[in-house]
Amino acid sequence: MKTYNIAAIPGDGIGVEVIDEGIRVLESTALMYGFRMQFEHYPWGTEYYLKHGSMMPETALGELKDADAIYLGAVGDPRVPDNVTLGGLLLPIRQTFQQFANVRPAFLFAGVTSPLSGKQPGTIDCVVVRENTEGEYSQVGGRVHKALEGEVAVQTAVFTSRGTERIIRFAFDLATRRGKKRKVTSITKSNALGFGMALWDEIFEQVAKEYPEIQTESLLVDAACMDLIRRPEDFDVLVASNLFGDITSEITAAVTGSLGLAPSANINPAQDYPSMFEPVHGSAPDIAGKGIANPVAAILAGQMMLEFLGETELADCIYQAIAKYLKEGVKKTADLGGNATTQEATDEIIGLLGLVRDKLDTTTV
Ligand code: GGG
Repeated sequence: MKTYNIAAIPGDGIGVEVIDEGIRVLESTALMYGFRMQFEHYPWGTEYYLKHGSMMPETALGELKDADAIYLGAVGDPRVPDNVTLGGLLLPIRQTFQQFANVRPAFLFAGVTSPLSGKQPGTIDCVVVRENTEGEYSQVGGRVHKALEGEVAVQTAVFTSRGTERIIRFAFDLATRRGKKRKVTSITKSNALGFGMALWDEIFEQVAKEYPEIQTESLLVDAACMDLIRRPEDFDVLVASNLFGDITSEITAAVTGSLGLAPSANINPAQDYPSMFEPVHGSAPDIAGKGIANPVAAILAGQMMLEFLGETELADCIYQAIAKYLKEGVKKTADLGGNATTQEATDEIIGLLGLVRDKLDTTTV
């Protein structure tokens, strides 16, 4: 039987709770679709850091590199500075494994209320494609006169033509495949950041010429943030630098109802290293350990992982079950106005998966 070896890194806080549930969904369904999902658990994150002084061992990347995919929860803990948790785990995995495309879809599902008034289901349907290996997250810089009066810190954003072109091309290819509004919006701040982001604008114009069927738009990040709230329906694929993609994808998650619904995929398109799938949300220390986190973002991240692995039948089934759960389900977590626990929400989703599967079976007979 075909077996996928998945490296699971639950990480910190609610990451642990939602990855448990995502694995429960994947394990309980894969066999019915003729394959096995085998999860190897890596207990890396803040607890590991507090014991060993690093977020993951030196051998970590070597241990992960042969996995078929990585399934990550979240990193972040109030006991450790956020730059240590992010820079010690998330960034090295994304950068070393050349997961240069961070794909963050947002869809307003029926049954979910947008904080924007009058938005109908399906009207907000967009994907942020975030450059994931360079830009503002390049970790280039330093601090001098540390802890002295007049300390200086320099942080440099790095934009390479190769890195910029490949992410922009990825966005155009995605807009073509999605076949929806057939539009790519580029987000920069090139009026103020006149080197790296001016290069980005030039490359965007060049690549756009190769896709005459795709409509294009270039927005400064401040205007983009405003328009994502004023007219989110107008967006299809957005392409942005590491930092701007992170910020705008939190807005797309918020206007489609909850960060608890937003999945993401860190893709290495060449597949020479594993890709990584994670909820957009972080470790949420305020609700960690209470068992009330929304499992949907992690389950949808698992669904994106199945799609990437080519298991599209089960991926479709999970997507439909989530849509049905959001529309008709009664076990909703607090972020969606309910009082269900993480496990109760997952139980309901697993029940609906059976119904969706039976329906799909009868319609294909
Ligand atoms: N789910 C992954 C996670 O922990 N996200 C929190 C976070 O701060 N991420 C920053 C980033 O995606 O760059």
